[in-house]
Amino acid sequence: MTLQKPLKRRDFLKGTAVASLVVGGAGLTGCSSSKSDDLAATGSTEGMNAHAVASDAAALEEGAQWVTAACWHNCGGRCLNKALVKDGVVIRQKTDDNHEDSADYPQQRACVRGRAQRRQIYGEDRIKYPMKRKNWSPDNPNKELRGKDEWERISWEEALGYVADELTKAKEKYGNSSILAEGSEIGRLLNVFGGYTSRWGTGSLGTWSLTPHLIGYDDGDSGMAVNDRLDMRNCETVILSGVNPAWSSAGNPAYNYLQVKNAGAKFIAIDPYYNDSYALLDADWIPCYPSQDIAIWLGVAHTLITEDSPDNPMIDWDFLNRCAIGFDSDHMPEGEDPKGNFKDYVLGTYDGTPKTPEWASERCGVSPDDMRRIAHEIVPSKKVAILTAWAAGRTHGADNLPQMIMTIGAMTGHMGKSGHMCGLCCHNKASNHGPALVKAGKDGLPAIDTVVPDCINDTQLWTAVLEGSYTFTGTAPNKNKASEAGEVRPIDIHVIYHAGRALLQTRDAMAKGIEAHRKVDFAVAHAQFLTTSAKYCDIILPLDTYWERPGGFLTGNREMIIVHSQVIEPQFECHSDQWIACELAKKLGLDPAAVYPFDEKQQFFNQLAGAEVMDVDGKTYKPLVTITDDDIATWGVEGVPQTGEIGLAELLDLGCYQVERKPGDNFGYIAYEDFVNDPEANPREESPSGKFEIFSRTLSDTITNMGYSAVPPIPAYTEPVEGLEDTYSDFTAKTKGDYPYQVFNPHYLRRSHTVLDNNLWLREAWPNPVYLNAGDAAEKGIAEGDTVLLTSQHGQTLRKAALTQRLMPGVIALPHGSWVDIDEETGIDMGGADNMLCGPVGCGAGISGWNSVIANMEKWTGDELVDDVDKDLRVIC
Ligand SMILES: Nc1nc2c(c(=O)[nH]1)N[C@H]1C(S)=C(S)[C@@H](COP(=O)(O)OP(=O)(O)OC[C@H]3O[C@@H](n4cnc5c(=O)[nH]c(N)nc54)[C@H](O)[C@@H]3O)O[C@H]1N2
Ligand SMILES: Nc1nc2c(c(=O)[nH]1)N[C@H]1C(S)=C(S)[C@@H](COP(=O)(O)OP(=O)(O)OC[C@H]3O[C@@H](n4cnc5c(=O)[nH]c(N)nc54)[C@H](O)[C@@H]3O)O[C@H]1N2
Ligand SMILES: [Mo]
Repeated sequence: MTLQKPLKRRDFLKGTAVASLVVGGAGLTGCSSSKSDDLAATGSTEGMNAHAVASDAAALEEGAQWVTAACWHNCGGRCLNKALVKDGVVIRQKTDDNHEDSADYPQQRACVRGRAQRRQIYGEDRIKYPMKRKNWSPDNPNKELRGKDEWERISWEEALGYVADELTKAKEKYGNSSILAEGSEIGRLLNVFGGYTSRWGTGSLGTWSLTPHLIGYDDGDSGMAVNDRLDMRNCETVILSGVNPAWSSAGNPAYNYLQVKNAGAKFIAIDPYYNDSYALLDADWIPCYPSQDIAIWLGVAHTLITEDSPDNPMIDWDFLNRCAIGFDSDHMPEGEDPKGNFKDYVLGTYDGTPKTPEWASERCGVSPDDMRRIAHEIVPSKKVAILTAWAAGRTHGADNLPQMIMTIGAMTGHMGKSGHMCGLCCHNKASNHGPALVKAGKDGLPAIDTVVPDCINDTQLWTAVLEGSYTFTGTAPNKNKASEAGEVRPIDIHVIYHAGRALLQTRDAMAKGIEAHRKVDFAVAHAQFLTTSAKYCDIILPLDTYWERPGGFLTGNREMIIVHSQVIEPQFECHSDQWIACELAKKLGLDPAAVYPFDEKQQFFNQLAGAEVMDVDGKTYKPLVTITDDDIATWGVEGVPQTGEIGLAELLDLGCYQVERKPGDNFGYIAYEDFVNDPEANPREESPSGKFEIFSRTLSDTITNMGYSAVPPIPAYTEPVEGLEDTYSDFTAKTKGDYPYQVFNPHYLRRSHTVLDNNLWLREAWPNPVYLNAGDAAEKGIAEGDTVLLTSQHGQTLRKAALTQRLMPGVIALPHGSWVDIDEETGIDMGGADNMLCGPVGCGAGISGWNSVIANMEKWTGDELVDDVDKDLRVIC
């Protein structure tokens, strides 16, 4: 069933220029909006458009429909995908052709991943039926066989019975806290059942998850704080530090940056890797080591301070005086030792160590001249954007990094004005910030209280299961943007319930994670494929996809929302998380209505009814969708008619509502503008002083008290655990140690994290090698395509080498999210799983420091690794 009326064939836009935006091998992820992708039929893209358009027309004549299909993965992109459905089967996909493409009003074009989803939804490796591990039984679980056992099909009745019995057994014997679960839908059920132990982590944001909120740097949205994309075109210089939209923000962001370049800006990149975004923007590359960014900016700050003079203003003193505290001894918070200020730390007045570019260079790899050059590029008289993404915050020792970036912005006055910005630019808000111009309504579901307070930090998730204790810092600390003082608490986990995320793959210390899965009494997963989390379970419940559900919204790009509809019927015996939660409720003797008082269709309708769009005044919101009595009757839902900007059928037909932008419109955004214009009248809400806190006692106390590691009140350099220094056995003598290389994890084009890793089209397009500096490889006798063994203190993994001059020497780039494939004989992973190398290291605010890992590499002497595209998929039914 689809919720849409039959679509009339849309007039295709003629003559759309398919801009080829490839520069030096770099490309945009949102590629051509050619009418549709008939890869399966043609096997190649040659002559595809003419063929596809003709066959689309024929299919539409025969009653086929274009339906907006969800691309719901967490990839940082939000793009329009449409599926051509004929006789209940998707025969092709296409992307946005709703309107002409232009730089100001761009189409929402899908990337290769979005376009390959048909291959995914119809994949032969879908979990089709409830499955049970062959040697598992309630009385004899054969735990050690998890991950290696065979599977057998069972009925839903049996499967739900097993799950209900095991949950009940754990609750009765050990209490509800013995159930460790992930997933919002199953969370609702388990809270009605008496609770469960949850997890929290710093995830994507790393140190950007807590620090900005404590120092007055949060602009109300994840600490992100830059101007909108049209204003960015006013910048003369754009500094990009660890920013790669061409890979990690599909859709418009890389294109938006290209407009900034076209408007005349110069780009400078500070990064261990000369990535495709920098190539696209022809950026000057300043190579650095990962996890050492604070050192870079200290070297820059030293230059700004020492070279500043009335004749040569390098510092915006007016900005600092009005908007910040803690910069120098005259502006310290009351009651604090004036000697603790930032400027004297940089100058080394009291610790005897000036943080000169030479001092910094040893710790970050950037040449002293380059640090001086950066300082001169960002002087207050220029129009500058200083942009960083989350990657550098996903490291140990970086809790002060957001404060450091804010300090540099405050010193140079690049905040609160047109053409000036300093902050975070990442994920689906990369290159464009400001309040949403169009937004979805709420689903209307009542909240259900969390019953069990236990909540484990990701860095301790698996050691908590194995060792029976963890550091409690509050329930969902980073969601509350506050944290309690750490307290070591006992925990006794007996059941693991996976119903959201891919925890075994994506959290720190995967080797321990596998051990933890082999320790508990019972493990269950909802899964579309034999994901790694599912593979190490006992029961798998087959999950449908968003293509098989009533519909929903995709948001994140402030200028548009995507409204997706049901594309096909649920495949095989698959059901949704909500259906499973309700059926399991019945088995547990609970009322499903207490978990879900109304169904997914009503939830979708509520979101549509509550959707809002900003008025042309740029201030007020008004209803988006016109809904009639007829609509309500057709849908069979509860609701009241309303008048909005677009009719329900038309919105579902377009699948996207995009607000058209023009230079000079009322939708522009200047981050921190009110505060910078008048700090007294508009204090920063979250900092005690109401200002940007370059000295923050709150920051230091809050994070230090969590009990992982101490964080200073100013952005001082803290040696990261598993950072650059740890690659040496003797840092002063520069003698390398057992793990002489630093590893970081670029978010990779084949996948959205772990999702789509099993898609053969994408495996072919993106082989997932390990990127090595060509000079480093030569020293180790490693040639292009050789199999390489990477060894850290926490695990081992194999990959084929891709040699490049685009990587800082001493640094290894292992793409994030590849599915683990353990050789049970050796314990070595043959899948290139990044978290095999990451350990259970808790630092600062419980940071998952994935980009601060150290390792050794050597040429593998065993069998050559099979290319991923030639490997068997995990098919079990
Ligand atoms: N080493 C290392 N680790 C990292 C990172 C890194 O850079 N390096 N990056 C981190 C970052 S930034 C992030 S955001 C995390 C991402 O971590 P996760 O969120 O755990 O990663 P995904 O692969 O997106 O997991 C989504 C899972 O949900 C499943 N799924 C899809 N649809 C549904 C559904 O409707 N219901 C249910 N129940 N499941 C569904 C998918 O099959 C998949 O298994 O990884 C983090 N881990
Ligand atoms: N294709 C694809 N896109 C994705 C995802 C995906 O899995 N696949 N995941 C999405 C998610 S949830 C997230 S959080 C984002 C992540 O997005 P980002 O955090 O932007 O992505 P990364 O690829 O981890 O890193 C971006 C750049 O930072 C550099 N870098 C790494 N460590 C450091 C450092 O310490 N200092 C500096 N200066 N640079 C550093 C890398 O070399 C890279 O060029 O990506 C999103 N987009
Ligand atoms: Mo993320």
